[in-house]
Amino acid sequence: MTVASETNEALRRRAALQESRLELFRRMVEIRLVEDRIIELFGEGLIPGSTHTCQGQEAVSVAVAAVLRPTDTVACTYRGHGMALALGVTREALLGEIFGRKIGCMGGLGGSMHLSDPTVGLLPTFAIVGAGVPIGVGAALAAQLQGTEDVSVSVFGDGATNIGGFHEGLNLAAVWSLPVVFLCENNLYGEYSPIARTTPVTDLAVRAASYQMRSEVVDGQDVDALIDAIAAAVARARDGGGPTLVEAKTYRYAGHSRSDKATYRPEGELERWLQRDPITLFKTKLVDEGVDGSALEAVWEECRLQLEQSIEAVLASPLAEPSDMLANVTAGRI
Ligand SMILES: Cc1ncc(C[n+]2csc(CCOP(=O)(O)OP(=O)(O)O)c2C)c(N)n1
Ligand SMILES: [Mg+2]
Repeated sequence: MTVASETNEALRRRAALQESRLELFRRMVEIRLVEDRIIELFGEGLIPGSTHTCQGQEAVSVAVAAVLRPTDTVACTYRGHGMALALGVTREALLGEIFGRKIGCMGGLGGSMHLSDPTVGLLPTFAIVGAGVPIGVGAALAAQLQGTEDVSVSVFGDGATNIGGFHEGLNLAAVWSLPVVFLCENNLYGEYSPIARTTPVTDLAVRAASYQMRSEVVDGQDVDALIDAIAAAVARARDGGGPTLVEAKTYRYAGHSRSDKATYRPEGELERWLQRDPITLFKTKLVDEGVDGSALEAVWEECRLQLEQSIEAVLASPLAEPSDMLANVTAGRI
């Protein structure tokens, strides 16, 4: 499980991301490199189970982390590596978990789809599509009942908006005016199905209207637009103004999971999205703001080096053992 020093490091990483735009950029680069490397390492057989990467969607994760307090909570999906890193989870705690090592944030027992670090508000990530919606609503209800003024953010994909729990969750959140933000990462695909084949509406945000809920469609490749939209929704939730559905239009560059080559995508689609790469767009903006472009280029190499060091540290950590699974299990008599 996460040790105290890593916990402090997670909080430090979270604060750093909120303090400087350069750190925000660095974290996006870190997420991209970690995800690219995970695909390679999966191919080398180092990763047990499945894994789902988020290249192309980095802006959404860092925008959430830039806005929330560490006591706020985030419920997100199996595509959660980027969110974990953005919220502050260290590379060692993340990769250790994915590699099934004791150094992992769940002691290596959860794997890629089950990440958590309560110190930075990351609830255990969910492998069941849509499951994070009612859980996020529950976290918001807890905050409301306890009067903590914390906000819950539930992050899910476009496919999840066709799940019953999504509609039940939005309904209850609206009726009870709960402090929750529903954040849909609309990456245009649910597994191998393009959204048009499964869903009759293009803008998923319209679904909020059934629940008299505010909603917003936002460019999911533009960090600043995301921060503005999420910050407004979070502030409203914190002030007792109830829930919001935010839909981020984004795209996953890699396949759905593991070795999926995404051959079902129309020709040219990926290339069009690459032209609006969130990291490149943010870099252009920072340069316009006066940041030295070569310093931004150097970030890639710095992150690459740090990542290789982290992988080395993770591979030196022992694998979780089957007996570890019983460590936190208790039995009782009814
Ligand atoms: C309840 C449930 N049904 C089906 C699946 C299998 N499944 C895993 S991911 C996925 C696609 C979900 O797509 P989306 O919500 O758009 O998220 P994305 O993977 O694009 O991030 C499906 C159908 C599941 N895990 N849970
Ligand atoms: Mg999707």
